[in-house]
Amino acid sequence: MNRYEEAKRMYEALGVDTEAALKALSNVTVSVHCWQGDDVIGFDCGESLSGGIQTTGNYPGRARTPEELMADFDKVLALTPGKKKLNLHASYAILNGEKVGRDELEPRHYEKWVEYARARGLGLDFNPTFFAHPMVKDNLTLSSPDEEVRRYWVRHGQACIRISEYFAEATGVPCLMNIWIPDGYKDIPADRLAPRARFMKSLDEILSVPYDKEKVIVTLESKVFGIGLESYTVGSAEFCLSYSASRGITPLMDNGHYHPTEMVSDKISSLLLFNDKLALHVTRPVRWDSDHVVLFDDETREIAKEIVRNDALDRVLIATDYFDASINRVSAWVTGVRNVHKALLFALLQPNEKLKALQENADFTSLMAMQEELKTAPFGDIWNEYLAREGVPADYLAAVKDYERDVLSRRA
Ligand code: RNT
Ligand code: ZN
Repeated sequence: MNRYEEAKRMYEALGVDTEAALKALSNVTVSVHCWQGDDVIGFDCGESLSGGIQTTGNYPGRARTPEELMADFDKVLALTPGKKKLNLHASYAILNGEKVGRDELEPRHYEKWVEYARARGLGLDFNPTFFAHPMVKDNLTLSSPDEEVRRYWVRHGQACIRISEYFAEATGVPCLMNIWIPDGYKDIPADRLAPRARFMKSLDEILSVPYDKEKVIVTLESKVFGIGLESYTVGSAEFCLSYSASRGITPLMDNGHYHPTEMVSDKISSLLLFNDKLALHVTRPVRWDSDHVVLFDDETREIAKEIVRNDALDRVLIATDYFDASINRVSAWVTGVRNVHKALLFALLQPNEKLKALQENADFTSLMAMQEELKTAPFGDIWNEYLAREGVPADYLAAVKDYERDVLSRRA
């Protein structure tokens, strides 16, 4: 008997159907962020990263052009299992030397990405880029007291809705458009209300552009603080949840955007009770919103368990969001995306009904013992079987090293 067959029997004894788990996993879509490949720099204006987020490290091989980023993303596609979407930021517009403001972006500036996605059967997601740009004034965009600045960024958001709709139409797959602004203050503000009131008004203006809600799913991402924006962020959790609920858009939670002992895994159930859909940025915060590569760690597994055992694989829209420039970027990308799938598989291999019953019967002794035993069940054999069925090599490191030698290391 091969390892999979044996592992399958062991899981059967625990009441888990591995075939059902593998099937469910192969239907999950993960939206893979484009910005791991080039340290969140993009192609439209060449400004260095700002907005309270930071990529650290200078490992050789950063993608400097759309062609390089596309080639690297192809590697990621080849080395990761499952259904995927490509998640683009507006700053990845391909302008061919044309000077175009972010408020003037049009679908045609993304034609090459649409071609790329269509050729690979990928859906596209999108993000207006409210950072790393000269029109960010005093760390403010949509909440700026300067009407010229605020209006500029409103036009940008509106342009992005039109581009998102184009993505949905061109690929035949709905496009999630996520709004995140870095706006905030380093030190104690004198007025917390006015910037939030302006943000609210700006969002209303962006959403006043007519769009097909079946095609474009607008999400709003909150944040607790950023580097240089430690004391106050305009788009706080309360603001974003309340705004989303009142306007019928979808909340997005990034698990790096809360206080360090606050867990997104504990928030998912509440949002599922009040929202039709919920979006996630899966990342790994290390002491701050550091956006380390996603690992197969406790919190990633716990997030996955909350999605799976609440039967919400079709209601939770999962995207990755991390950027590490201190190691091979393609490896970083692949490791993180694989770990999202891995965590989901782990969650699918839990005897969830049995565990829930133990809780309902207040048998916490058995619950703890069983949850601990499950951690060392033959999970790796099922994972390897999944990779084999998906046609993805188990050893991605060798492939990544070859690519580094042949391609990345030549980018001087
Ligand atoms: C920043 C947010 C945001 C960005 C991307 C690049 O803290 O997490 O989602 O990481 O838009
Ligand atoms: Zn995020």
